[in-house]
Amino acid sequence: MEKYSTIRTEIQGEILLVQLNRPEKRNAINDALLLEIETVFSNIPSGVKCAVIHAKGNHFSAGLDLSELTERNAVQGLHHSRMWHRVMDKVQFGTVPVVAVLHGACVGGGLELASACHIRVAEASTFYALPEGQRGIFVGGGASARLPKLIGMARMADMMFTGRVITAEEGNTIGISQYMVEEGVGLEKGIQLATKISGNAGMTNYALMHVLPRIADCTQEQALMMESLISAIAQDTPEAKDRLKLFLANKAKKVGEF
Ligand code: 1HE
Repeated sequence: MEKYSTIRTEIQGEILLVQLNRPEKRNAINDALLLEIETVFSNIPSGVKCAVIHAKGNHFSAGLDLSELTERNAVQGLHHSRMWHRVMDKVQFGTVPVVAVLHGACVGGGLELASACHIRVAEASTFYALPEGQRGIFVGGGASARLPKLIGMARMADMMFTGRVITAEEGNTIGISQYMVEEGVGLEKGIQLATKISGNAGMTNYALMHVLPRIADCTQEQALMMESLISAIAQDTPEAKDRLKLFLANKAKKVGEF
């Protein structure tokens, strides 16, 4: 099925693996790569229930391909940033949850891509930075909206003010990644998580992807109403009814056995 030049895709059962494949440029994200990500996430094959983004070479991604940041004027820069937003939204608000498997540099636009995913697994070599501050630019791929939700605004501002590098361990403590694993086993862990996620009721995954982040942006009053609406819809699905019947018949796994 390979029709891409900057990424590789592979389907394993219900899981779509998407590999960033510009190791010679440290997986710097040029427009071609960005648009290939958009194509992949706009055309998730039926039967796929979860995706895993990982990367070839020693780094997840060195961020925006700086060689393309030439003589853009403000209007062109605006359109370019909005193109990033469109693609990152496709990842975050597409049809399947996305697990990011990180290693080496996860910086600038690479961190923006990772932040648009739903769960992040970091190998021990991962490091995070937002070099935009030092390059004289500003994030444009959605980091200012997404990253503070993971680590808080003060930490993001510090990363940009100072160019500070965050280690894998620190990143796991402050909430960039949800899992930290030894070098070389990130993809295995990512696939294991994707397999679990694929086994969830479809409405639960939909609510986690599409409703939970909207609830987070609401006032408490609106949030609670949205929560009631989605919880009423979820409990009414046949999948939910079947799962509850299994539990009541003592045939379902207990907490801790999932
Ligand atoms: C690149 C890029 C890139 C590497 N754009 N070409 N991002 C940055 O400021 C990060 C810049 N990159 C680095 O700091 C380092 O490359 C790394 C720490 C990630 C990796 O170091 P290393 O020693 O393994 O690789 P290298 O020798 O620096 O780079 C290898 C090649 O990749 C080299 O090209 P070559 O043709 O000379 O071999 C580099 O020029 C190329 N390369 N990173 C273009 N980023 C939506 S707005 C988002 C804004 C941002 O993301 S700003 C952050 C940009």
